[in-house]
Amino acid sequence: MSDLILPSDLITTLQHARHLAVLTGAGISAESGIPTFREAQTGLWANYSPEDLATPEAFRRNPKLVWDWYTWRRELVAKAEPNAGHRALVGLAQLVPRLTLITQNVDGLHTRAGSTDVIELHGNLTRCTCLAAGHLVDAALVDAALPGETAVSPPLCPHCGSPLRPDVVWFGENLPRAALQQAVAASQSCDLFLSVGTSSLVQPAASLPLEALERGKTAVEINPQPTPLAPYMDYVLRGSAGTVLPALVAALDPGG
Ligand code: BV8
Repeated sequence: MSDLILPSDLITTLQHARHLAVLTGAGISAESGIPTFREAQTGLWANYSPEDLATPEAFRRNPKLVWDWYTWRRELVAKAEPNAGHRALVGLAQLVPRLTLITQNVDGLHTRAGSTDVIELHGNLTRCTCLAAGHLVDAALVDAALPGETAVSPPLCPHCGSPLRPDVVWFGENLPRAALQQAVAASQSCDLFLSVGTSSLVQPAASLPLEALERGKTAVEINPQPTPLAPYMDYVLRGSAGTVLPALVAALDPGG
């Protein structure tokens, strides 16, 4: 944290902000041990790209492979804990009049950290839904019920018997309309937009910071690496979420 300099005018903007919009990506969960989306294809899954696994076509082509990938990711998430970055956003929400938290992540770690009303643009892998009727099923119940190798994969909906799928948005699928509308509205009405731990490559989430910038709002990128949006940002804080976000909270609430 010693080499992190927070611009004083950014802190002033944060102190006067009435509405803070925050967009997070896989990077904020990296410090919880969850591989980022681009890294999720390591080890067991090294031979597959996200497009091989996170699409309706992949699920139609090989439902067991895709289902098992999500089971592997759910196991990682179940073992993970929210980190200082997630917790800092809970703290920030208590220090500003209004904070809208928008996440691309499907790991549920913001909610487990204590954030409320999280806008989950891409769904949540701890939930499943069925192909025939869209029944929602808690994945933990499904995983617990499967008697080992003999289980059907993907398992069948306990309500209607049709195959289950992860309740996430795959490439080529539309985002939940209400979630996207809420996210766009917050990006347009905020005073300050923080983009945290995202490569800013996946649409339409990657365009949310532009909704703020096009309306003259202040936008900040928090990421150890540059992204395509960095040149357009008012501030770029080159650091990890687990370091930068607690520093912003400390600057806002020195006595805290
Ligand atoms: C849509 C859920 C309308 C699943 C995800 C061709 C056909 C169809 C669509 C398209 C097409 N071409 C383009 C598109 C649009 C497509 C898209 O954007 N593709 C990209 C690849 C170009 N988008 C869609 O399909 C979306 N739907 O457009 O519907 C439509 C419909 C039909 C036809 C056309 C259009 C749906 C997109 C949602 C996909 N689902 N997730 C799952 O997770 O399994 S997206 C997936 O990527 C994750 O949600 C992930 O969060 C998200 C974005 O990635 P990031 O979060 O940014 O993660 P990434 O690994 O990339 O980067 C991590 C960053 O963290 C890095 O910058 C790193 O430096 C940083 N970092 C690392 N450590 C830290 C850190 N930062 C801070 N602190 C640290 N410690």
